[in-house]
Amino acid sequence: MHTRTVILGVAASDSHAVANHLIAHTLRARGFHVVNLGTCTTVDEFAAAHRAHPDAEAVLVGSLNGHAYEDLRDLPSARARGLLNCPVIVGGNLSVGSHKQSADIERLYTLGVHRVLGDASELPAVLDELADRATAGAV
Ligand code: B12
Repeated sequence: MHTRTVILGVAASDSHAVANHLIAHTLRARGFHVVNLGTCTTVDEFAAAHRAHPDAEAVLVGSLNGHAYEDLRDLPSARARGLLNCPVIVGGNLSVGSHKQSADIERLYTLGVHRVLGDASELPAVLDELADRATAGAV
């Protein structure tokens, strides 16, 4: 049977580990092969993992400390070098402060992030949807 692979990690400046472990556990329980890079993962490290696992359906980046945008600023240049050419999904607490604005999310999309999610429970359905679209040749 085809094993589905995802690459998971927490953004470069971020040491929050709990959700990362829970997500890895949940996806593994659903049969995914999870390549978990853990906390403080740079864009280059995500790219290296994707080179090593080119079959990965998506790269999942968590960020809790509010610095998702700064930590993912190298994503466009990685893409320009032909790296990380798969869906990148970002989730967590994505900007500094308790008052969140839509601009905080929009600027992540300007970096080339495919999906921004607030809650990890949305991941299985989003991964299924992306896999269906890839099968249909739409991603
Ligand atoms: C535990 C904790 C810590 C621990 C982390 C220990 C560890 N090894 O993990 C320690 C003490 C080290 C810590 C440090 C810091 N923390 Co802290 N921490 C927390 C705390 C209390 C809980 C986080 C947690 O584990 N939650 C449990 C998990 C399951 O929930 P979650 O992380 O929210 O994840 C959910 C969603 O966010 C989302 N999600 C998370 N990751 C992903 C990934 C993907 C791909 C997807 C789709 C979804 C997703 O789904 C999850 C389930 O719903 C929160 C406050 C809180 N109550 O949330 C602050 C909090 C995250 N920390 C905060 C801050 C500011 C810091 C520090 C900067 C403090 C400091 N001045 O030093 C440092 C940052 C260090 C760093 N370099 O990152 C802020 C962030 C504020 C912001 N974004 O504006 C928070 C919100 C506290 C606050 N209210 O101010 N922290």
